[in-house]
Amino acid sequence: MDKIPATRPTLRLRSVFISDVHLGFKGCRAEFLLNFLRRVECQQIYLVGDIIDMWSLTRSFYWPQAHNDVIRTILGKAKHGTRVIYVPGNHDRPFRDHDGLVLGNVEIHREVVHETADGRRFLVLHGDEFDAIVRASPLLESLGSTAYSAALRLNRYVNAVRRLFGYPYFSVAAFLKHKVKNAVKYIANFERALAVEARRRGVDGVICGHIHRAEISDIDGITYCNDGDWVESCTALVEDFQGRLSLLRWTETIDVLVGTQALPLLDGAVALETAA
Ligand SMILES: [Mn+2]
Repeated sequence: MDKIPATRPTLRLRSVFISDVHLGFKGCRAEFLLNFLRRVECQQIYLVGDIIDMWSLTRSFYWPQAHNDVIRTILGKAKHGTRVIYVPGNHDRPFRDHDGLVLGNVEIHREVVHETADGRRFLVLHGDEFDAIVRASPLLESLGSTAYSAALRLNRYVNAVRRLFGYPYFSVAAFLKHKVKNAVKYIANFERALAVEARRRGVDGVICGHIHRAEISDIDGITYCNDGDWVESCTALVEDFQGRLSLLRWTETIDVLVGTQALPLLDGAVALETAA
């Protein structure tokens, strides 16, 4: 299960932001996250929502050991001096009723402002608050390019069957492409809505999750950061001691890169993107 040797050096960072872990959901890549958490040493961890997938748990109870280990590892860090701030999302919404509560050294906040080492202020929230404004389904986001190429293959079979029954040609790919176009629009609207909110609050940027799409970008002078997810992309947003923000992708492929690079990290090979 754990393909990566434990002898690798520790990653020392100022802050780590993770979200959309979806513990209790079959799609959660808990082993990758565990591996990441065990390798990292930081002053503060922000859990930016959808850490526990309560929707999924109420549908069918699924809680393997690795999911338990994620919780234990985080609580262990909280106990040993890492500040852990939990900003609940829509899948773990009940925790939002406990704004300000400290639970096992974990601080729960509805939203919070993070100040980087270089003095920039970031609004940290999950992001589902903006669904109503954006008015589109985040589910469309899951239609990535692999889905698209699969659709192209599916297209052949669908049309063979349709022809057999005398139906005219129907382009599965075009249908999906339309959906993807909507998804692209959704993402752009989401990012803009968050940037607008950050400006309204007078902060330098925003750090969120929710749409499962890791990103660091500049939107009209506001730094938009999305820490991604641990269902598909296995990404974290991290801050080094100079206040630089980067995205890490923690999968086998990238870990090969990590292993061949001189540590400490945050050089170009590992940091997918770095904000100034
Ligand atoms: Mn969410």
